[in-house]
Amino acid sequence: MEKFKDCVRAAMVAVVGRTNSGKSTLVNRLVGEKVSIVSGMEQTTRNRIRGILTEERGQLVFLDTPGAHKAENELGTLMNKMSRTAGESADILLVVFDGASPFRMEDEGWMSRALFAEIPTFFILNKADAADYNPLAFKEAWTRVQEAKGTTRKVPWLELSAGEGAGCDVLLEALFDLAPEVPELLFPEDIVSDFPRKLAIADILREKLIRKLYQ
Ligand SMILES: Nc1nc2c(ncn2[C@@H]2O[C@H](COP(=O)(O)OP(=O)(O)OP(=O)(O)O)[C@@H](O)[C@H]2O)c(=O)[nH]1
Ligand SMILES: [Mg+2]
Repeated sequence: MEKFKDCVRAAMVAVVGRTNSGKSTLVNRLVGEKVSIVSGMEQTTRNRIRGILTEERGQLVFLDTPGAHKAENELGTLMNKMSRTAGESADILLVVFDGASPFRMEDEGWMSRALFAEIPTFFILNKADAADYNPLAFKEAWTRVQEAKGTTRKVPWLELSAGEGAGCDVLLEALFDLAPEVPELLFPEDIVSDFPRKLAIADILREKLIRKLYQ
């Protein structure tokens, strides 16, 4: 406990973006333990899971959200709402883009939405390791959105690979630098997720099943 005695840095970090962009993979990578399930199928994450990273630099609490998508049904509406409120209750916002898949209008929607975030925001271009990684379309779209909305707001872009880890150190450093100083940690230092254990186990089983059934 010695090292956490005085003032510490701690931040809630909301991770949003379209489904399959690699949000859960990123949270897992940053936290260093498997807290959130990952799969190649869309909309894998149905619950908002907190991954918690506690170290000498402080504590980061990640809100992993289900990928927002066109709300076709009630579940979809609820999931979209959760993604939005996660962004509202956080200190820092990460908008994750899938740099290995073609740019979609949905991505532009996330860029426009980020303009309204009143908290420090990063655009994460994920899957930099992939052969078809193409960041240009995303950066051009951001220029278009800025022009259309008449804003000069600067949002830093970070290109990384959540899957392989490249670039993730840079992101962590930026997050700890931005984390506000608080009198004490938000969560006890020895937990990695506040997601109830039973549900976490159900999720891991579901991930295994999805893999099997998919095959
Ligand atoms: N090549 C590559 N694949 C990645 C990377 N990050 C994630 N993926 C893959 O992308 C797919 C989706 O990853 P998830 O982390 O489940 O994506 P998500 O954004 O949490 O998806 P939802 O929960 O459905 O919103 C999986 O097949 C991952 O293995 C990366 O950095 N590189
Ligand atoms: Mg997910």
